[in-house]
Amino acid sequence: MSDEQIPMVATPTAEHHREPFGIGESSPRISWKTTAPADWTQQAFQIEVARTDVTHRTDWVTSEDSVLVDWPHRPLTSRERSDIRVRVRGGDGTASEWSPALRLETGLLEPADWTARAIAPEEPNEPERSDAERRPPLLRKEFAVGAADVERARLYVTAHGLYEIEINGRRVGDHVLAPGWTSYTHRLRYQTHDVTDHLRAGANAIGACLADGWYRGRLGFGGGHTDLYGDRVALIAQLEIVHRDGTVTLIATDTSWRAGRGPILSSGLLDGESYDARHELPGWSSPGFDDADWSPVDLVARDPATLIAPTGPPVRCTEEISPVLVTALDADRLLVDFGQNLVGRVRITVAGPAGHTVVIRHAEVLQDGELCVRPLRDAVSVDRYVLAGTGSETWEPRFTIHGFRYAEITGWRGGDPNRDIVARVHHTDMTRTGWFACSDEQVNRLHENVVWSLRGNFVDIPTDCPQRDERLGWTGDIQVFAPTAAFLYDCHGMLASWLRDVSVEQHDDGTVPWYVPAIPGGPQWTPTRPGAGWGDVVALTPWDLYQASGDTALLAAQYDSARRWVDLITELADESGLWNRGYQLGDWLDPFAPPDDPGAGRTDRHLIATAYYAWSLRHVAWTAEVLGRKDDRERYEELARRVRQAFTDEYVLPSGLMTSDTQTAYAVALRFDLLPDAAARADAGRRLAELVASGGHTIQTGFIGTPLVAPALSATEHDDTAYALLLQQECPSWLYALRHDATTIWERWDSMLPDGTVNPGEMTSFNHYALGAVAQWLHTTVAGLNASTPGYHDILFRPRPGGGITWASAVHESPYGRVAIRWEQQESELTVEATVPTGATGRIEWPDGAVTHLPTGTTTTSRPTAAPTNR
Ligand code: RAM
Repeated sequence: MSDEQIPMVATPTAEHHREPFGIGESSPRISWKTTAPADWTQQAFQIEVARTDVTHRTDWVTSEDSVLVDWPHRPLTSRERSDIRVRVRGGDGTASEWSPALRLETGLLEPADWTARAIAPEEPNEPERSDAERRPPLLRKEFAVGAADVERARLYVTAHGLYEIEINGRRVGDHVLAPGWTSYTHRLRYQTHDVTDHLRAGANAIGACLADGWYRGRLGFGGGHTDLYGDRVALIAQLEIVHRDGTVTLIATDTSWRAGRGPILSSGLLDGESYDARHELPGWSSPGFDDADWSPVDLVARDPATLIAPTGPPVRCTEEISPVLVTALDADRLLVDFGQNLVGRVRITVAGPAGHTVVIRHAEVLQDGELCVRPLRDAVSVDRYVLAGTGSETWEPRFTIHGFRYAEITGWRGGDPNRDIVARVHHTDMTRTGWFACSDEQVNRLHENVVWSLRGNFVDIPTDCPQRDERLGWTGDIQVFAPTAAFLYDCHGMLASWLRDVSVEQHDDGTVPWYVPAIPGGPQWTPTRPGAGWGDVVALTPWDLYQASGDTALLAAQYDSARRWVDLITELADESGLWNRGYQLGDWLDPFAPPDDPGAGRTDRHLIATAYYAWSLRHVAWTAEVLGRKDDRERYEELARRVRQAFTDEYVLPSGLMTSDTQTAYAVALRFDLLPDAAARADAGRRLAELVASGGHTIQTGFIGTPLVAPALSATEHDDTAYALLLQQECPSWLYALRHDATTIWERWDSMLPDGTVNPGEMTSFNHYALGAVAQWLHTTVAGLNASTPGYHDILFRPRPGGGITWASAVHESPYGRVAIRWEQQESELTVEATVPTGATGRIEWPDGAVTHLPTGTTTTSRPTAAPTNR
């Protein structure tokens, strides 16, 4: 048998971990991908778990499963390492070799594993004023290690606030803004690092720098709030050194640590960072440093039961971008254009006299040749570096982050700006899983902008925008964007964590906060009122992630939260099932709403509310079905039927027109399957297409309608209209922004007005992913790549060429392996090249309805078509 005929299993994965180190699951589920000849199917698998004390191999398990397979042995304990390998056997008897091993290591699984206490610098005599600048403290401790006998060392660490930690003068890990933002009162993530190489025989030292971050720094709009979780920053660190003889030395935060002050003068997520290099303390995190004038630390409260291991990757620097244009604004000011609106910070290399200050300001756009910072509102976003005067000095702030394309640098003392000024892009370091391209360069740029808005807003939690004084985990934004996100990146671990926070912050009556973690937000948002489209995140987003991953455990974990939401709406609805009372945002940012009243869209807000209510009920019923909760399924299905009926009775006129004769109304009715029969759906599709055409194919929808319009047109055989909408360039449209050189998706269709001035609205972001949800239509309809069952176990290729686009392609790294399609439209023939991974099934549904079933592997096939329509 030749090599290509023998199946091969790649390194397995555990749960949704990119790096399964310090994980919190004691029985992690295992997944693997196999490459094998076409038509090969797995008939059985074996899993080997090599543990410290024993190697356990399962017998051959007869099963086709390869995704999230149950842990095959007794649960792991804290700090346990194991190597996981898999092999598979086909129906024809051919077996693979063992896969390469996945090295797993658990973190601290039990509260009792924590010896470390939370320590904070001793309270000053004068309490630090919460509105004053607070200088980020340093904490340190020295310890001894016996002669060269370290087997391994692990650091388990977290903080109230943000931390960076060093051992013997060397930074530990490359996580940024750790421990990230969770609902700190209930859940605080800790990180695990392998620090074996940091230690040396003899004297050692460990040192941490803390900053306010989300814990006590200024957050939120309208001036913001400080001390949201507490008024003292604190460190929890536990260094466990395992010696060759098996004994363990434990260095944990306790009252023997010392606290001092370093060179960071102040740092805030919104405000930026100020650093005075003259205050650097060389050797502060190495042994032998004199900390006699440092102060003691206090113990502060933190229940170790609230310390949890991460389920997603950390925030990291993922890319560096050099300026594309640097101009001198005047004698002392440079204007730097990085050519891309991004999220991160600027690193500079300068040389100059001690005490000289370099100031970096940030903005997404320019107006009249200067930074336009008005859209940042109260986010100051200014970094300051005071030189030590020691020669070449390189600096990047550590505990802040900005959304910007442009930087203005005052007092520049560097060399070549193209070398000495670098933008460093930061976000949650998820694996990229989805790609799209087509023959139209503008559409490609639009797609690229969606990817950039995703990157900029997946900074530990999914945010609305990354630049102004907001940056909150708005539920509605991710609710509409989650399917797109889950195609483009493996965001399961990150969003699973965030959804946990949503459920812990959900109110007792079922109300879902507008944004999570919830912070005070002024009278419009606090106290929270149940809002359609926003609160529905709890029912819809777990389901969307399940479609991408096939993970039913997430559905189980979030089920109660979803159910509590629809139960609440059932109480708020009238007897017929209409949710027709109370405050609603409606089709937020409908372009017809006045700039200062974005909720004043043209579609009846209660029509939208009832539509979402019905749609969430359906999702809860489907979820109950997957979870085997038959009674619930029947109950919610029955309720959903009633609400759909009430919806049609109230909002669909006998003529087939809707009471709100708007694109959003027809789009929700179609996409949420609210219409009684095929004839009603065809009528609605026709009217929707008419409205889009009579609007000149410009956008007439906001947050709710926009993600649904193109899919609703496609579902009713109006692809041509959907393409015309996609390819429109006049304002408002998706491509309009490209005229203004947009490199991310904007919050408003006209964040930049046609005359080139910035929209006067008080809420004008240039980096908001919600309206970029159209990218999922590019993936599923333009390219035609769809999961027809959860986890892409069955793949539907359903390309719908149009708009003069001559070819398109999409690739998705699915749980089974790479799924891909590329189609090309010739004169009278459509050629499709499609890839189905081993373990999955796939078929092409051609534009004329014909179906071609595909083997696994890559297949190229053609079919005659009508001549292409021109753009
Ligand atoms: C804005 C946010 C967000 C939206 C809410 C309703 O402040 O930017 O995008 O969800 O309003």
